[in-house]
Amino acid sequence: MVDAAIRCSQGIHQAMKLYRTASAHVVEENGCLYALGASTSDEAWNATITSDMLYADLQNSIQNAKQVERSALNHVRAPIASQEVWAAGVTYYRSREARIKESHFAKAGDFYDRVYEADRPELFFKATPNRVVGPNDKVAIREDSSWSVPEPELALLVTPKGNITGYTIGNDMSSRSIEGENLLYLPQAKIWDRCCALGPCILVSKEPLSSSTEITLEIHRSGKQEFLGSTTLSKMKRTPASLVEYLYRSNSFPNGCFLLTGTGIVPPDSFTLQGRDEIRITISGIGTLVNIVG
Ligand code: DO4
Ligand code: MG
Repeated sequence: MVDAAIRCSQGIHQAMKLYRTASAHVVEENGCLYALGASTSDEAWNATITSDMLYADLQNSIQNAKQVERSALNHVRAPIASQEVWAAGVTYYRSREARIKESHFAKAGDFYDRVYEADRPELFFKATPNRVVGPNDKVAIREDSSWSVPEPELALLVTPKGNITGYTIGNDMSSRSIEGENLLYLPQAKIWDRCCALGPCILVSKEPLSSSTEITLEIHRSGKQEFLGSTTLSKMKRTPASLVEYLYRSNSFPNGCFLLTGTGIVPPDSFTLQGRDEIRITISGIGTLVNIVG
């Protein structure tokens, strides 16, 4: 417990961060942390994050909640319980360019250009909750992939009714060798055990994220920086709302879902992930998602 006299910075509250930890749901507002009384079960997490009134719910819950120390965030879990994870592809020019190059031998480049230009986006199933890891957990590369990369992406929290109520960081781990071999191998290039990371929190904000929001990817190998790249949401060809609109056509999500919005950062073609690489994805306003390849 924290002395109530140590209050947080004052100001207009426009956003909160919601963390799922091993022992509580924790809300951060203006630098202060509050542990909510809710159970830590999957059912309780589902009930919290499927609300269309998430911002107002959290504002109400913190009124009578206990203020807690930063150590309350020592065991943060992925912010997912029963949700499916979906992803959008080729939503940035950089991704279009990388896909055309990697699929050179499969002669599939034209398809990537067509999907980049088309009204209908590329949307694919990415992961069940058991394939998702949280902050500081190990992500995996496929044993039969010779060219593997992380894809740093803004992830949307979408309610069963299709409202975007929060944002988190997603890593769409991908096999470029399998993806490039044949378009029909996409599910194998995208889905395997520990193929996706989410976290560290859900940013619950009154306003949509600004287009100047920055996404940064850092990869460290043996203590040295192996890759650094960044982009901004302004470079995304589509809007989050339009991706959700297509995803929810004739498709229901009783527990809501997470939707990754595509990557705008692709390391050079000479780069492939190795065991023990550290992947750090930062999105301004949300935080940093750190995972080790293992
Ligand atoms: O078409 C392949 C998937 C591309 C993707 O995952 C992305 O652009 O982020
Ligand atoms: Mg992706």
